[in-house]
Amino acid sequence: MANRLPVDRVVRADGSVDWRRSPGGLVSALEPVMQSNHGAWIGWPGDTDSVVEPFEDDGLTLVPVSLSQQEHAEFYEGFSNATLWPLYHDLVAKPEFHREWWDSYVTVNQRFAEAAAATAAKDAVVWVQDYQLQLVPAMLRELRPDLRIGFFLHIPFPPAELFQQLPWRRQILEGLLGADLVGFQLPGAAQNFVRLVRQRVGHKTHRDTVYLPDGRVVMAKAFPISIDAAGFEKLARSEPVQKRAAQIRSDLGNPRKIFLGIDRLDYTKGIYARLRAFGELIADGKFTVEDAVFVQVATPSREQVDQYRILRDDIDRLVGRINGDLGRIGRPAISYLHSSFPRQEMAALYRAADIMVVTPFRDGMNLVAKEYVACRYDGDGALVLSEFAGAAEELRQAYLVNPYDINGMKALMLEAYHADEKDLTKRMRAMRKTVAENDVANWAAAFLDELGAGGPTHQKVLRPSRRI
Ligand code: GDG
Repeated sequence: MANRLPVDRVVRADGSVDWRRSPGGLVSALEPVMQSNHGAWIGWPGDTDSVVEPFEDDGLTLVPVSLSQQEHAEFYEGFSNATLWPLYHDLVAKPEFHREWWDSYVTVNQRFAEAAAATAAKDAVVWVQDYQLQLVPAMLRELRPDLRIGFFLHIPFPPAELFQQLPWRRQILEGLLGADLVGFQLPGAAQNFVRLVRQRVGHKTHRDTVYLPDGRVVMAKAFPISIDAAGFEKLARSEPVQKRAAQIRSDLGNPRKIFLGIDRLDYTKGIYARLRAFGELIADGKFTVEDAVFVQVATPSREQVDQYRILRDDIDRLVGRINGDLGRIGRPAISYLHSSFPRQEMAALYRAADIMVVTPFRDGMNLVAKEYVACRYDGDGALVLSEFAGAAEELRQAYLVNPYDINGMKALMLEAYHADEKDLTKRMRAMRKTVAENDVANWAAAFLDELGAGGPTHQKVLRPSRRI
């Protein structure tokens, strides 16, 4: 179960409706296991007008959950993206608390739970994804106590000091506790959760285990997500991608170094700060617009949410100012693209870039950093990575930066610019090993093993030996 179905609805010229698979790491990781288990994917089909019946698509049963326009505004744009998103990302923006948004979150979560209850076979495994559906585990358990329920949070789980602000904090914790296994990106997030459960709900806990009064046991653990590393490398090695990468470099005027940022246009991603740092490096005379260019792809995202519109305007203005002040004819300092591209073009950009700059203020994991590493099969290229991205716990050989420290970021971007090849290769090889050994298929298998392997022990009444 996920907020979105892995398909987009396309209306053909003759008015008939078709579904196009939207590719993503999650779908490709889960597809084999779902196909071999007659799996169903439950999610919102992406438009608010239609009620669609379950249908088959390429061996998967897709079960649409419909949302009205008002629910889309209140449950999705409101509570999910203007309350939970900023609250869970260290208050990078101010979360808004509205009671009608919460009511809508409850209603929609209940609808998802009912859809799952009606779809799942007896004793089936249900895996609920992400922050939009945190109430589903408990709602579903109420309807179908026979199921094994897993939950995975793709974004950070905040420390108690921040989570505490949420007027509905207890309901969210109890919602998650409906699962047998609650997965997070990092161990620190799992610890935040367990601590909150102890403090706010009053259950006994020991390390990664919560003991409920009825004898049920809930595990909270880290499962750092990853990418289809081999798939990305294969794409990067393909001839069309190599040709396209060369074309991109030449279209940019063959500068010595190409810096690259690829993000959803989101205030957590630190796009503004990194572009400012780059502009200052040119203004300081560290390099010229002939030496280096910054390509920033900002994929349109959540455009109806106020904070996202404000951010877009801020970045438009900053790019305009930097290019106006520092660019020359045919040589902008920043090549800014507010659009989304096919996967092949993304791979070509990763291949063309010398320095990948990933500087979120807070990020659950950040797959872009791992995708860049997977595409650098020659062992070259530099990764500048925020300490506050989950990926920084694994990619220790990146140039790690604090995105709040503009001077620090400038210094490391410059170091990456001047780095010698040997040093870059040493770093990249180590990172490539990490990404290759922990791909998204391992991630899914590790979670499902943990969820399934528990078997009867999860039903046993276990008592903690020590309260922590
Ligand atoms: C959330 C968490 C966590 C981007 N633009 C285009 C495009 N993308 C693809 C990237 C990458 C994905 O979207 C973005 O993933 P990230 O991990 O970077 O960030 P979020 O969207 O915020 O994802 C994050 C993730 O969930 C998984 O758990 O890592 O921390 O916030 O795969 O390549 N893909 C295409 N065209 C684009 O223009 N084809």
